[in-house]
Amino acid sequence: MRLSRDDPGLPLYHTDNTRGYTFRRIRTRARHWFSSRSIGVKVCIATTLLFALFLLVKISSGRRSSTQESYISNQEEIIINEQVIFAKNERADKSEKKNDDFNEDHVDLERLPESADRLQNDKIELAEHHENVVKFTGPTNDRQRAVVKAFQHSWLGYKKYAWGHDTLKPVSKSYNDWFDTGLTIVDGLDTAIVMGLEEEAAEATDWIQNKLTFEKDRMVNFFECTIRVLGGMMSAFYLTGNRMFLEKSVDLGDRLLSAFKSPSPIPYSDVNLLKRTATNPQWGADSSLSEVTTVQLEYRALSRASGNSTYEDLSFNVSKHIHKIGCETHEGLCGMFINANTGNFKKGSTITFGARSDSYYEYLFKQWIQTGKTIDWLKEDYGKAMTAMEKYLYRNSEPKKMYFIGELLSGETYSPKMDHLVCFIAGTLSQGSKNGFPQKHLDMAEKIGETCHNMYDNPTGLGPEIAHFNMIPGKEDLYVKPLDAHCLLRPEAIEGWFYLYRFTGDKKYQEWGWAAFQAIEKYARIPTGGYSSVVNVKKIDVKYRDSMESFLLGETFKYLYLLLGDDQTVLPLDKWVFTTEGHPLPVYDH
Ligand code: DMJ
Repeated sequence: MRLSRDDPGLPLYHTDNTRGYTFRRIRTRARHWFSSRSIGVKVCIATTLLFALFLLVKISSGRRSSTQESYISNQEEIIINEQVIFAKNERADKSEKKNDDFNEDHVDLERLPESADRLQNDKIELAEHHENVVKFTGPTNDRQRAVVKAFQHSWLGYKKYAWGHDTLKPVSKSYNDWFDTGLTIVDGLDTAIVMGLEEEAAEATDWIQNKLTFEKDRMVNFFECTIRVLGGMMSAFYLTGNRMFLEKSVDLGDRLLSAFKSPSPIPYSDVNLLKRTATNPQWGADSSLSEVTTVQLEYRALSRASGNSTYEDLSFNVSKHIHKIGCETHEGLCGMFINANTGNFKKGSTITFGARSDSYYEYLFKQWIQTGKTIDWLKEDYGKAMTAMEKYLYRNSEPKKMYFIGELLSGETYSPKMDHLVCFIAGTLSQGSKNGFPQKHLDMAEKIGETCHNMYDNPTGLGPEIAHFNMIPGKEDLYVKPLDAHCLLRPEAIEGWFYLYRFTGDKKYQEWGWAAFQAIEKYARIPTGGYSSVVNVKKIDVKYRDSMESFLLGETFKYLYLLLGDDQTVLPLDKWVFTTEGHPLPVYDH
């Protein structure tokens, strides 16, 4: 468009003669008036004009950009649609109100209910769930007793060399701090409770009550901190009824909510717990799909227990947003990166059930379970994604026909590579098949569970981080590249076998779990205390990575203990839902 004085379309430069004359007259008079003033008056006028300009800039910079404005109205639209489609009565009004708060780009901590209200609420929740809780009486057989001993050995090492720090470095007898929130204590506590370890549980409870503070001036990963710390404490709250855990969870939850200070419903990836600020990850502009979609179980539990729906509303907005924009190019399979500023998926990012995407699918299903199977679109999106997974990613190797889930690099090129992380899907698929999804899901679960077992077929008996599969006849089915051969003692294969055992009763899953446990004992145990990740699962002259991940206590030992139990009714899966970090939370009826 031409911007000129003659352009008849632009009112500012209107060529109407009368107006042009008036404007010229005003301008001439103003010039005359200004030139006849003294220097002092001129300086005074100039200063006033400058000050006015400064104020103008200040005011406009305090406003949101127009892109932000449009996101906020999109978000309002989502909420309104959701209300029409899903929500009922007054819960919908509440959700709209919370969203208004989010639109103000801050979380109003003043709105937290008084603790008296919270206590009342707790009683309701606990009364409901305690009816279903089995008392944790400890191990009932030798295998379970061995796992409890292993847990105690890891606790002992951590206590001696790393107490209060995040993780133990068992070889160098020192520690590592990632979030500086005593990660191993909070992640491992509910396992101690489930194992009936009263002394360890009391030590952890005491530390959390008296030492744990979130006044930490450091960036923490929003997702990791939620699943390990918030999830651990919420689980401890529900398992014990100790409201101190809820109070701490509310404190942490409020701080972590800063992640939602983004212009879209998608949260930022990193949060400063003290300053309550949030940013993109250091390494890039996008948040990971799995990270933004794997906080909802924890936040929903926090909302339901505290009586403050903000946590649930903001975190569920993420799921709703992704449901709304959809992942249609691959029929429900989503790319691994999504941007917190634009709310859009990164074009051409990899599709995988491994790192950066895995638990998106897990939480579609588990949120449906957690909310008493009342939110149909969660079930539908999950079912659709599993159908697409079978179509695009589920393949078998040659010659032995091991079934695995590969990846679509850049959303296009098939890669027969599967992370150990993917083994979790054996658990989700088998649980799905017992909750209305087809028998085929159980078949896939069993086949993937078996492939995960094959991944452990190494000289150490430990599983590698990543496996590659051969799809051409004549070679080995499965191979591990040297850089992928490390083992962090992750839980996913054992987790898958735990669910498979619960749903099929086939004892081979217990045998596979027991074999994996023995490998951990033989090759990862450090005599002075703790267990270490190893460098290469193919080498029996084992080299250590000198780190004991908190999920070894939070998940791996817990799933082993539960898998090897005689009583498979402990923590029944229709009453409890295990978070992605293996922390049991109650199932609600809505
Ligand atoms: C855990 O922190 C969680 O299971 C997460 O979802 C991904 N993987 C690690 C353990 O492997």
